[in-house]
Formats: sequence, structure tokens, C-alpha cells
Amino acid sequence: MSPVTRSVALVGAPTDIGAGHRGSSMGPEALRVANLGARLARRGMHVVDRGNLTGPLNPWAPPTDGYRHLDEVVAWNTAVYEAVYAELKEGNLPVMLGGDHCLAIGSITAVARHCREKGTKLRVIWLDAHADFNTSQITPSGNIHGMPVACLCGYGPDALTGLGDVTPATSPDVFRQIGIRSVDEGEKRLVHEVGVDIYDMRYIDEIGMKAAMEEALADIDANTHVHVSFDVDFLDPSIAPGVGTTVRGGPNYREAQLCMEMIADTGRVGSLDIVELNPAFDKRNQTARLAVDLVESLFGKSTLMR
Ligand code: 6HN
Ligand code: MN
Ligand code: MN
Ligand code: MN
Repeated sequence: MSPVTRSVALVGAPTDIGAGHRGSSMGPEALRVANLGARLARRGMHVVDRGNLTGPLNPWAPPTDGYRHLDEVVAWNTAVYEAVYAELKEGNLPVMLGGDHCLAIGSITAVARHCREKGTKLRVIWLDAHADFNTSQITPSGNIHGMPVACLCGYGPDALTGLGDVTPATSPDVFRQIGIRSVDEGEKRLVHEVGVDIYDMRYIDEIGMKAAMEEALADIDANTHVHVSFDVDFLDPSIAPGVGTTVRGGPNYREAQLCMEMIADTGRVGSLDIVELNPAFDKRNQTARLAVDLVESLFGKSTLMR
């Protein structure tokens, strides 16, 4: 671990604009109630909570041309992009508190720009049950939280693929997707076509979380910025019921903890999204508390005795 005190900036983005269920708009507050800031401070980090960004309300409208709420999604992502870029520019480690996963378009577009300016290599560790690689042509729902990785790789509407300094913001080789177990028909064809590196649950079950993570983290070096996009539905719903899109067969607590500890061991984590937490589906904030516990592991809390 680096000896310098990391300055962490919490940036709330309270919206469910890209989701198929209402309620992830309450995610930032649930994470605060679960003591995210104090827990990270206890790990020796300097934590500032920037409060919440603002943006349009959710009109809860049907899809138009394959997208639900495109204008509102653009507005929220523009706010996230600017806020996350400003934190990186100041040397802070931004933690974007979602909100649904469409907001990763803004945060990762900002991180990609920061990496280009710094000359660092970007790696995105995408922890999710879903590949989030739909387009307006193939989406079964029109919900943009199913599209962020595609948008970041240039497959999406101009207003989202061109949010940053360069279009597209990233490319498929930047991503390592872990925990995937629910991918739509057309989406599956597309991720194969563009070559996204996916560590699905079948693979993790067969070789184990340790070997899977060793592969996923293999080419991270001293000049790599690791961005973690933590969709809470990555976790098995038996331990994490507080999400709108539960999919059975996810990592258990020990697997998730190992995954986070191994990412922490790289020492290269430079930014984080915590998304899709939906308190309307949670029980006594347990999923928020679990997410906070795992984020502590991501920032160096270790069960290791040797
Ligand atoms: N997430 N593949 C489904 C869709 O509607 O596109 C679900 C997406 C879920 C997205 O959980 O971030
Ligand atoms: Mn997701
Ligand atoms: Mn998901
Ligand atoms: Mn950096």
C-alpha cells in the first residue's frame, strides 16, 4: 500500500433514471447511513463527502427509439462526468455513490480522460451479474443501465458516447467483467463480437475466484489506474437482496471478499462506483452495510494473518 494518505471524495448521484425499478435514487443516503465515510476514515483515509449532485426527476416514461429517459440520462451523466473529473484533477479518489449503473458512463468517461492526460493505462474491473452491453437495437427493456459498457466503447447515442474529450471514451480491451450470469441474446453476440474479457460465474465456479482474479488482474502494473465499477447485484441475492435486478448464483461473502482483497493488493485502485443499491428492496439496510464492508476490503481491510 502506498504510504501517502489517500484523499477520498464521496459524490452522490441520487437517481434511478436508467433503471427498470424505482429506488436506487435512495442509494447514496443508504450508504451514508451504513457509515461509508467513517469506515473509510477509520482505514486512515481522508474522506470528504461532497453531498449529492442534482438532476432531472424520473418521468417514468416508456422507451423512445430504444431508450428510456435518454435526455435525463444525459443530464445526470454530464453532472457525474464533471464532478468525477474535478475530483481526479484535484488528486482525489472519487467514489461515485449511485444511483443506477447508467451513471458509470459519466464516471468512467471522466476517468478515461484523466488517464489520457496522465499517460496512465486504464483498467476497469466491472463487478456485475450483467454485461451491460446492450444497444437501442438489441435491448429488451430500453433501460440505459443495461448499456453503459457499450456506450463507453462507442456503441450508443452520440450524446452518451461523446460525453468526454474523445469519442469513444474507452475500448473493450479496458474492461474485465467479473460475476456475469445474465446476458441477453443479442447482447451475448455483441460482447463476443467486440471481445470483452468476461469472467462469468460458470468460469468462476470451475476455476475458483482466486484463479479468476489472478487472470483478470494479470496485466496491472505501476502505471495502471484501476477503476472499480461495483454493481451490487454482483453479489448473490441471498446476502444482497437490496437491488432491483437480482440474479441467483452470484459470489458469496467469502468469494466477494477475496475478490475485493485481491483488487486491493494491486495497490492501483484510483476510482470507484457503487451502484444499483436499492433500499426499497433491502432489509434493514443489510445490503448497504455489506457493500460498505466490501468497499473496506477494496481499500485494504484484510483477513490475512501472514
Ligand atoms: N444493471 N440486461 C438487462 C437490460 O434490461 O438491459 C438488465 C440490465 C441490468 C443493468 O443491473 O446495471
Ligand atoms: Mn450493472
Ligand atoms: Mn447488474
Ligand atoms: Mn490516477
